[in-house]
Amino acid sequence: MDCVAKSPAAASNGMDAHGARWRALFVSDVHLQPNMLRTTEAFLGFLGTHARRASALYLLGDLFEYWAGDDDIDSPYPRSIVAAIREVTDAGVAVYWIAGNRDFLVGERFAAEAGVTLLPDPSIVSFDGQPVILSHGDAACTDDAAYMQFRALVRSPAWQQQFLSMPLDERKQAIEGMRLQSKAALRNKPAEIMDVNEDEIAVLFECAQSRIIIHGHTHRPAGHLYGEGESSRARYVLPDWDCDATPPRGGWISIDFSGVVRRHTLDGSEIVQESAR
Ligand SMILES: [Mn+2]
Repeated sequence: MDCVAKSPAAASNGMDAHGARWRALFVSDVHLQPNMLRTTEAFLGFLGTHARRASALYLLGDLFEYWAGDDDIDSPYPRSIVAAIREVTDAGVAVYWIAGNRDFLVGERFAAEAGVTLLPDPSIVSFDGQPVILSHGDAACTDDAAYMQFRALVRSPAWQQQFLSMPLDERKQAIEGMRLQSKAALRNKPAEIMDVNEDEIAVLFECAQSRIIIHGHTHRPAGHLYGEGESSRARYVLPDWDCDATPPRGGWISIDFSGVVRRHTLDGSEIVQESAR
């Protein structure tokens, strides 16, 4: 595996103008889609409140249930989400984007209109001197060989160019077909291959010379601590969002200006994480 490049996106904003409470917030796997009204409302609520109290917001993948291409921005639902993100960036919050396995077709037009900066997966971002690895998480799920093969295909420029040359409606239909196939495949997959591979995570820590990783994708929100003292490391996993579930699911992770990491749930509860420092 190649070592990850340091992201240039580390501009520290400690004395920022809008009086931020959080150094950065992280969110992923909201799986936004027009028929998920409650989830959409909750996410828009998050953007309108918590996100504005952050110096930076990192969208770490699968914000959308699917993304058929940036020309879909002209449809009402994507347009409303892009506008809501734009309001956050216009309010002075730096917003960054790492693609997920569902919305990797987000491109330059989305970035320009939403005002977000696209980052590679993984990225290392330094928060006040503390390097943190940010990733969606699917690339570390190497035990799922079939998925890794699919990922390599759809992330290739040739496949994407060919796919994006199809009319939008056809792309949406094709994605619908892929989603059905993936749901069927999921039923036959053992749960353990759907999690990140710990060896991959160890390699990432090593390559990045970092002791903290934040990722989503697995829908297994947690704070995993490895080792003790000087060699301790932490892997924080974001939750997915579903406000139609009982109880509603969703939440985000924060880093404050002292480097303290917290996991937050939609109901307002906070877990202060022991961090690897
Ligand atoms: Mn995902």
